[in-house]
Amino acid sequence: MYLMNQTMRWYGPNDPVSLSDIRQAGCQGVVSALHHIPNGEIWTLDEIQKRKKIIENEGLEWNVVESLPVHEAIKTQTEGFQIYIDNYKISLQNLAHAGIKVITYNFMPILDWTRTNLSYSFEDGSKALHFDTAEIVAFDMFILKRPNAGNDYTEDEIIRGQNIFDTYSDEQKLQLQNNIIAGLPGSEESFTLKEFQKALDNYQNIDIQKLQKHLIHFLNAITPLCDDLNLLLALHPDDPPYPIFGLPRIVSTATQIQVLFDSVPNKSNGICLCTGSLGVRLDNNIGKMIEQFANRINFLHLRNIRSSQYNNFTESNHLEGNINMYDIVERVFHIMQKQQRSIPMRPDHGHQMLDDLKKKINPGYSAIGRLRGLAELRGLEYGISNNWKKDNI
Ligand code: CS2
Ligand code: MN
Repeated sequence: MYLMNQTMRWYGPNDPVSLSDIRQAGCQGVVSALHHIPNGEIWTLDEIQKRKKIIENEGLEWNVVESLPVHEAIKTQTEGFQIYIDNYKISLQNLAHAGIKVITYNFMPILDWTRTNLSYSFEDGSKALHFDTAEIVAFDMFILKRPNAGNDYTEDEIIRGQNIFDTYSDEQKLQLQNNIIAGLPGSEESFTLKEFQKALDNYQNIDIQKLQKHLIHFLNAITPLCDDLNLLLALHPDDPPYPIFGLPRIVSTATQIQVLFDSVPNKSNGICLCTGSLGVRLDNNIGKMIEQFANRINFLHLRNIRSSQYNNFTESNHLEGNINMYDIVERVFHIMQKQQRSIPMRPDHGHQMLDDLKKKINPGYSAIGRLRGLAELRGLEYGISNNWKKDNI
């Protein structure tokens, strides 16, 4: 019987959550990255092996990299992008040599995942991550003052954004700015207002079609090598799954993802199915996506969100929210039996709760909240697998 390979993300030796914590949560492995190496530089075999040893010394495995970041020059195809692709290939070679199997990356312009509030009070007293479109408008139009930003919003959104800007103190405005562009855990970049506007300017002539072409070019360059090395790629979807700040988004829907597989059918070309990212769009049918991309799911991020009015959303408990987690885990379970493989999974994020409320944590990456999420997912899979065993063994 094949079960999900249970993991948590570990940010390396500086992570306030230790490897021993992760092991006690019941994980078999960790998902890690060499965040100290600047984006675009080669991950040497030596550095990879050093990290691997630290993980294995604690009795855990390092099977999944998240993320091997894609340099902005590759996304915009500007100066030096060929060199960055060559460097990426060398890092892939080194990772394969060290025995790593799954490589997660994303192709979101400039910002990785985006939230406006990192300590939104949940009804039970825990803290969650939250996204409020009016706060995005307040930042975009009135703090950043992006030229022509007004064209991207409805009249109603602009009124709500203005209202937020008028009522927030200077401190709240700075906090909002930091939440959005100072870099969430795992994102390789952090921006001041000026730097952010400069980065946005690089996308002036890049629309959806062009960005898609750049991703396909990148995939054509790296997938033959990954096929040879038996590496599996896991492209993380856009979070949130629609354009923000006028930037193009190309990994938000089943149609967009299908284009990537039709264009680059190589066997290493795959996705990280993140239910919390894709599930923000109510027109995304995640169950259907799992069936459609069954052969291409190389990594799972299982978490839930609850959307409210105006496309706003909050990260909810794993078994409550837009996503029917029972349906998701059941489908994944059957796919794994059929294909005779285990798929690595992480609970992605968790609430800040219990003792962690007194601690400084990486937003979304507390020990206890993720432990709760993982325990719930594990229980769900345990039930589904035992039920299946009754009829099959
Ligand atoms: C985010 C991202 O999905 C998430 O949890 O934390 O950092 C994500 O891991 C990256 O976009 C993947 O490349
Ligand atoms: Mn995710």
